[in-house]
Amino acid sequence: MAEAEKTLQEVLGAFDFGAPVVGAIRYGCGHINDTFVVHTQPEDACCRRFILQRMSAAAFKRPDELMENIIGVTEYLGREIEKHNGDRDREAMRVLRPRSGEPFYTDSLGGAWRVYPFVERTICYQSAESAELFAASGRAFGRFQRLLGGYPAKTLHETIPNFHNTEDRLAKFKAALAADPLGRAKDCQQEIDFVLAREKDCSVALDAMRAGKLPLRVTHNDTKLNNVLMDEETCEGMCIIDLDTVMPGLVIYDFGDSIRFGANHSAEDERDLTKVNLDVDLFAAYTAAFLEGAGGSLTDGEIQYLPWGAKLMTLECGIRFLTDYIDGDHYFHTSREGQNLDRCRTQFKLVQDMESRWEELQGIVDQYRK
Ligand code: ADP
Ligand code: GN1
Ligand code: MG
Repeated sequence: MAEAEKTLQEVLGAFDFGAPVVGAIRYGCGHINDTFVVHTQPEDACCRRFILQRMSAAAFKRPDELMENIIGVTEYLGREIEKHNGDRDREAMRVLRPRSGEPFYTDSLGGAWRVYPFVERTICYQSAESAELFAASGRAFGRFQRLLGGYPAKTLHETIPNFHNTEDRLAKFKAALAADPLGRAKDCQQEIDFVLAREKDCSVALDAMRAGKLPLRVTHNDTKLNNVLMDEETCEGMCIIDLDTVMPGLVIYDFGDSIRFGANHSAEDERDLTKVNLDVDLFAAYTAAFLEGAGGSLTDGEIQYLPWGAKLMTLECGIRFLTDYIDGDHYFHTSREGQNLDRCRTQFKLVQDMESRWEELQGIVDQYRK
């Protein structure tokens, strides 16, 4: 048996799925964790599925702290959802602990694994097929933000230190560039210059936070469209997933990361940049829905800075893809050569679009200012 298969069998044996496992296969389009879907066959019911994940060791140095956050957040959300008469099992994830009772299982090679019941009758979209769908994701992320409004932020561990600290991302980019371990910098001079021309932008959100204009809240920090499961019947956001980066952050990060990924009609790694265009109507639809979901909880300063959230999350993500490309592709999963550079290029094209349509974006959010 190959080593990977042996490990998978070891891990499957560490959990009690309540019925025999009939198969486990790779699943989903995440860039970070190794995700599998596990099929089980109860005797007198139809197949029950689970999500099994090996947490990325490159991204998460402390799986124990990470799982403490996730258990805390999912249990808190569960209680809030029950208070609002929601469907606890479909609107918030649950953690299925291994037989040992620990929050996760460590395999004999040191990999850290966790299991969630699969949230059924939902669809995970990779692109916004309509403004209604994108708006539904916005309402769900806004609501998530509101539901976690009372969460004791101080108890959360910083699972990835300085995750959305754009100044720090810029510093790490410069360090990678100085080291240039594979001699790749010569292939991306245009992109390097693009970043260096926007050094000052990297401080805009942090400066506003330091000046007291943007409060720290509990935020998701990775609000891609494929991190919300949509109800297959109503097409409303059912369950927010990928809670690895729930940490104190700025609300404009959550807004901005959704716009970065969803307010256009191309894949994140599209090579034909003529296809990569910011869709301002999608931006407007998401803005209205996110603010509706957040239920009036955003301050005037936060609303004012929403376009900056969009631009900064897009610029920062492009910087991160470029850094990983220069470093040798150790962080984001890749399936072909140059994929991280292609991803960086789509992000920078979107940043350019945002810059050239800045007044329009600001006009849209200004309608909601108090
Ligand atoms: P990554 O951090 O690598 O993006 P995710 O936690 O987002 O990992 O999971 C990857 C994919 O697995 C998701 O995009 C989604 O399709 C699927 N997924 C994750 N958790 C669940 C769940 N509880 N129920 C159904 N699908 C899930
Ligand atoms: C990663 O985990 P996933 O695939 O949902 C990354 C995000 C990036 C995104 C780019 C923990 O998100 O920060 O914005 O890729 N997550 C982590 O697609 O680094
Ligand atoms: Mg994900």
